[in-house]
Amino acid sequence: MNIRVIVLSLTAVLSASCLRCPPPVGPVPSAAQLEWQKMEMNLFVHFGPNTFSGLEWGHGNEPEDLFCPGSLDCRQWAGIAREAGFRGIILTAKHHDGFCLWPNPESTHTVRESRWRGGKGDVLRELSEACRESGLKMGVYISPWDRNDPSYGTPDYNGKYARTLQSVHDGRYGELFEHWFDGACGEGPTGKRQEYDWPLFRRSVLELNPRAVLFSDVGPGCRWVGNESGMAGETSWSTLKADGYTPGAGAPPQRSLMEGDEDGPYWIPAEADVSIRPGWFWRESENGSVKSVDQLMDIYYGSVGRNALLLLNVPPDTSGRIHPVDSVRLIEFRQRLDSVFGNNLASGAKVRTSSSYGLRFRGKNLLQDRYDRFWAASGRDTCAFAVLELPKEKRFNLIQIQEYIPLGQRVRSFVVEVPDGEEGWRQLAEGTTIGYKRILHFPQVSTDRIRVRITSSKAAPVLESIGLYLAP
Ligand code: FUL
Repeated sequence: MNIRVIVLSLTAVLSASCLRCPPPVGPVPSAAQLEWQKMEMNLFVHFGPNTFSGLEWGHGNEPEDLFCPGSLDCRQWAGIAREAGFRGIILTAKHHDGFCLWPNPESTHTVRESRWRGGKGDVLRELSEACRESGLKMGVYISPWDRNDPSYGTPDYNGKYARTLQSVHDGRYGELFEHWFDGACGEGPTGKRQEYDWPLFRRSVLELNPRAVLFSDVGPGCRWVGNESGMAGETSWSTLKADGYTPGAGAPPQRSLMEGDEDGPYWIPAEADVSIRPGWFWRESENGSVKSVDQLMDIYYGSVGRNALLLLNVPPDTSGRIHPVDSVRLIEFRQRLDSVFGNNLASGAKVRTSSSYGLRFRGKNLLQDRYDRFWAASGRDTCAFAVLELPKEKRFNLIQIQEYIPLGQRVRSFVVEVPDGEEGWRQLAEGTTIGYKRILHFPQVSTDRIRVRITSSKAAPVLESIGLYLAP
């Protein structure tokens, strides 16, 4: 090896392991969780026999032939998702009615038993191809509650469900980025409830697909946000006290689900799920009640803007395509997001900070696009601040701040200030946690200087970016 190769490999190792970084604080995300968080918005797709019956929870005795989309088009779903800026799609491969959208060898209630495509259809296959072509990731929802399976309510069912999980996570549909474990546990066809073997279920997915982010009320990959309106708490920790709790009836208190736990020992960030329509499944009668762009923006601010990932349900209609009302709304939503976030008014600013952890982590990094370039305050500076001196006076009403979460979530509270008189500052807005992303609104202001001051933090803050925007 010549000297150049040695130097290059040493530099690569040093930058990859961030040896000279400030030390991490508390739990930190795994590589898969970090990648997941950066996806920001995913599409949820509720599709199955309920699409045709109009029910929200099918009874499980619906004839397989009920499922018969006239012109299923997963490429249309993926195309719309990509255009609207979503990074992944999670499909209800099996809802509580037990019907499987793939030919699950463990079940006799699947697309294979239906007349759709002569029993040769496989929605998971079509969606995985469409996602691959569009550069999207795919995830699955497979309900443990099964109102069709005769073994539901007996120990046999747990093994069957585990094998069901394996039949989709063995790589045949590509790498599935997320598995959605619904905690619902109702009665099966014999009137019995199931005692779920959660450790077995988790193992069955992770043994085959170790990078899968497992969603449930207690993670371990990500957690339910505690409501179905797409809203995280204003305080939103990605850490959770999960010990002693289970998904479903034994879930952590709603407040912990919404806000996380400041001293939680596990990194289990929030995922905020919500439907673009009143119901989770498509119904003709709800074509007039698709959420407005304003409502979607509120949801975006309440989820992505509060350190959560947004999982927005957009259910296809009986043809197997996303209805035009919904697709047009998604594109309008994208246009609105672009009109707000397309122009960062902080760019070109000079950044002055109370301290920095060496030259490599200076304030200037706050305005760089790369996530791994960040500003770290020095050692004990837990009340650090950053002043942005804008090239000229700008008008804005929104600030977006990000922490560099690979080093842990640190900030407990902060204020945003503008100059007041010669030396003073006036408070414009205040917030508690930041996390991966925090967006705060305030009345429009015109100024050439702004200060973000951390008022409490677990350790010296490590901020990734600060952006200023004008929302119409
Ligand atoms: C819930 C289910 O009961 C609903 O039908 C829906 O799938 C929602 C996302 O999760 O637990």
